[in-house]
Amino acid sequence: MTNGSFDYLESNLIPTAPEGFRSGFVGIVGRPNVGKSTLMNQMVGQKIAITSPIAQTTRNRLRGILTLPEAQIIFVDTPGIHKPHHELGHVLVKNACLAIESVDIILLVVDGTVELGGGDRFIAELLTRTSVPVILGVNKADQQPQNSEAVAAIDQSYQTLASDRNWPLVKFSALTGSGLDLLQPQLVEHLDPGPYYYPPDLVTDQPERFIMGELIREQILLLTREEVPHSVAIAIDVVEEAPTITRILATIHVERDSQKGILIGKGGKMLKDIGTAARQQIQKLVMGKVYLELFVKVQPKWRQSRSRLAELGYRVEE
Ligand SMILES: Nc1nc2c(ncn2[C@@H]2O[C@H](COP(=O)(O)OP(=O)(O)OP(=O)(O)O)[C@@H](O)[C@H]2O)c(=O)[nH]1
Ligand SMILES: [Mg+2]
Repeated sequence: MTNGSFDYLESNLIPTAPEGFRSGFVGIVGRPNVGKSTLMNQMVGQKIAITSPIAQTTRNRLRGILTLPEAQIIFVDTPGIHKPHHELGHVLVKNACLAIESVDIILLVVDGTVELGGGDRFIAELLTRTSVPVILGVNKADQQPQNSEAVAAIDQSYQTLASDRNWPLVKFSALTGSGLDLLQPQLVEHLDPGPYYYPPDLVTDQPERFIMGELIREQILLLTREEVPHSVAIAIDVVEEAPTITRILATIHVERDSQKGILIGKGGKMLKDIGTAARQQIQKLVMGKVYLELFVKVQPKWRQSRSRLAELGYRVEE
């Protein structure tokens, strides 16, 4: 069931690119919560990365593939770049920075509802040290303030950032999709001629199991508060596909007994709510009925321990 191995690359599902076909990798980078994952999902037309109003939602580099008649654009969604407070944070930021070095175009996403800030400047500074072309994407255009003076000040702050560095600027809303029709040709234009890297109908390189775990984590981000969302890691223990139903057993790892208590909730209500909502999302993913059973396990300080992080799927990706 998993497509995690790269066996399909050796199969003959990948057509030969026609004359003039362009392809390459676009790294989506920026501060936490600016809408990078929302943008990737919108560009590929499918939810492959989870999103939430809580900063530091994305933990892994994920690829989203958009195949057009004239080009194949592979988006690389990255964790938001921030000041790390624990080993997990260090791994996330390290991976985002590695992505910067390994792509053909960088799309620096900023939040158009507020003016340019220190966090954006820090990333812009990192980017001026690379030779990879950068496009500045001003997101959340749909949510800019009503006051036109405020909008002018915000827009000006990003225009200055872009023009000082000769970066093209595109303004859009990843949520509604408006303005993205201008972004796509900009990206294609910056790509070099190249092959199909993936079969044209593939939208992500992630195994289905990984996305299942993420869909469970997304519900925890949406339904619980404070330190709980950041303290969980999901392990998918069993996936059994029967003709009429997919049976999934998963364990939610937390750091403390108190977090376990919150996740289970009064009479098990919270865990039930998380399970119900996650099951509905996973049903869309597998396009069929799902039975989902969740367990909660305390793994003290997993976010501080390199070996625990690796076991739970978080390691520096060379
Ligand atoms: N109004 C509005 N909200 C948006 C837009 N794009 C994203 N959001 C919201 O902003 C929040 C963060 O979106 P994400 O896509 O998870 O942000 P991210 O940059 O991937 O965040 P991290 O993974 O934490 O770095 C979510 O609540 C999104 O719904 C947009 O264009 N307009
Ligand atoms: Mg994200």
